[in-house]
Amino acid sequence: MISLAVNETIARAVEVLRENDHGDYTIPTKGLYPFQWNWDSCLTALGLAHYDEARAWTEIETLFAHQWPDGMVPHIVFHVLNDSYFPGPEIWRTNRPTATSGITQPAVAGFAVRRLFDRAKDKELAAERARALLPKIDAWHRWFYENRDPRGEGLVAIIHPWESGRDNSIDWDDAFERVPTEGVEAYTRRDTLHADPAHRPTKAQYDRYLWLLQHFRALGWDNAKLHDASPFQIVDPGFNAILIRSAADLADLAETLGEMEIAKANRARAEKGLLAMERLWSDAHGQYLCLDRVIGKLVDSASVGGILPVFSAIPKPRIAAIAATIERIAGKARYIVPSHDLDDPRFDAKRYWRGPVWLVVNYMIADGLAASGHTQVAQRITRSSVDLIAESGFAEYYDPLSGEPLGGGRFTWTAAMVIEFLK
Ligand code: 9WN
Repeated sequence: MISLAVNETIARAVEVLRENDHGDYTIPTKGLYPFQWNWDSCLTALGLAHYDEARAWTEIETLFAHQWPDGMVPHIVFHVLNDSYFPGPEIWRTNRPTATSGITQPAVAGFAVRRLFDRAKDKELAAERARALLPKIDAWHRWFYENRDPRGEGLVAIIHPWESGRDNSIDWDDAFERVPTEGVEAYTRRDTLHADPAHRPTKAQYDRYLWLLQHFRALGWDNAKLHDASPFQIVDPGFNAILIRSAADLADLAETLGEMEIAKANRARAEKGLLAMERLWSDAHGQYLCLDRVIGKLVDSASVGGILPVFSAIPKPRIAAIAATIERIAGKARYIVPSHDLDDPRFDAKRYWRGPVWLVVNYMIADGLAASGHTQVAQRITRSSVDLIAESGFAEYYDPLSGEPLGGGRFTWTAAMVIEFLK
């Protein structure tokens, strides 16, 4: 009986992936997000691989075909014209052969490619495809440390909340106070046509997203200038942990494939990053915190960004402390892991990254906890994720108190993660 239900859920997840498949890339969901997104695609490839390995490699290759000459991999590739999303290519104006956005997203490709390779049934195909991607992913990692860590501290900063993938997190509230809104061109949002405005970022936040975009555009999208010119420079522990994990995974994969230079460079990035992460630890919160690089201070905000570092090889006592923090949160939330601590008065169960549960984040946290022996907490996260799907379908995110599905529906990476959890 149980396996029947599992098989049925997997079949429904595959349906979602197929529905959103555009041949050589997958969109996150129809209407709300009609283009290719960076970290969505890399995580989606893991789900695709369960039924079509070649197609899974193509997903990541398509993304990297739009890598910038300086090494950056943009957060959106606008493969087609579609006005159901704002801001579209006419706002970004990055002047690329195929239009793209001008900022990046969490660097999960190194992790994804290694996982695809390790699990591949067709090793010959995997070696060929991985070998071609290695130097591209390496160039992206190099780009991060050159452009987003100009003082060589070992940790990179995001310069726009959209880069974190956690767009309206409470983590950015204080820094957003110093992002002006004067001169923001008139605009019409489209997201609120597809999703409940009460579950999306506010207008005040969109004004600042747009101000930053216009500011970077005025600087010609020159990455050598953007970091220092941004009033928003945040060192996000989750973002860095994903990059560190990807660098370590890329190093392992490069060693297997005999690419020793790439292996060495990425090993060094991962090691330096792990040491530097210590600066972000907070005993009081039992997790890591963001660092506001402009003022040089930790941000008092306990978000899931500070729990995500279990995805990288942080010290064992830190993992144990985070596992305990998750257990404490699990005592208050029906579904874990909420994107923000319920004890914080700013927690909002339904508003996007200010409280709701996201399955991609759960997947990375559970992966890290399982690998370090915290199997019970990992299983609890997996159970929550599977329960959410059973009760509420393949939503973009979920209310951690009620399980209500929120945001876009029939969501690609949610479906991909379900296949990962159940297979
Ligand atoms: C901006 C596609 C993306 C995810 C992000 C998520 C959301 C976009 C938006 O959707 O962001 O990039 O317009 O809201 O926050 O993590 O990659 O699914």
